[in-house]
Amino acid sequence: MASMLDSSRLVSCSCSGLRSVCCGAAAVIVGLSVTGCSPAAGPANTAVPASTAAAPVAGKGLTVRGSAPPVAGGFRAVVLLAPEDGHAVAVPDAPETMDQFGLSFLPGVLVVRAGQEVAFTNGDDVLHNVHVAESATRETVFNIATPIAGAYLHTFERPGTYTVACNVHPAMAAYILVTDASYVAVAERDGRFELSGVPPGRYRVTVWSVDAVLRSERQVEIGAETELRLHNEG
Ligand SMILES: [Cu+2]
Repeated sequence: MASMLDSSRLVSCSCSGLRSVCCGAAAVIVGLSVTGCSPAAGPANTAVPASTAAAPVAGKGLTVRGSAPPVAGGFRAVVLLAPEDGHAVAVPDAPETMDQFGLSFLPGVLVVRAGQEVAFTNGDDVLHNVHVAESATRETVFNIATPIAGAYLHTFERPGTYTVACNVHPAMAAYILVTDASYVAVAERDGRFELSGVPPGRYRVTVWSVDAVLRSERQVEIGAETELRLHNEG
């Protein structure tokens, strides 16, 4: 809390947080499905495509594809890949963006690296606020009126899950996952995901869903021509 003000600032700029996914030379299939889960209907408030927040070196590493649980309660799943050999990928300098548009947060699920900046913007013509709280402690991180022009910038230093709300419009809700994992992706609505630039090796894979039953964590070996199918079958 003490560093909250130090890591937040208001700026005037236009931001676009979407980034594209590039392809590597080889592909690894990782199946991360959970038995007993069913696609849940919900608002289409997670319009961001699967993306990597890491910035791998172009042309190096593998492309990891697979399937995570499908959207639950309107929120997409997140896949986090943390190398066990300790190699680190630099935190991107560019901020990710969470907009408020059409009385929804876009994207509805945002994943960022610890230490990465997030730009909160208001694409609507109506007044919104952004109220971010840490899920584990329910402690408010900040609660600000979203600027109509420009952006409110905040750097999330502590890994964890954060809830995002607008107190003006109680139906507006989103999640921000902050992680130390080097490779991250928000899955498609059907659970498909892709990570690029992943060096072969042993990793800890964490799957997050708003539905705690669908969360999982395990070790995987990623290598060329490797196909891993991981199922939570109890
Ligand atoms: Cu609002």
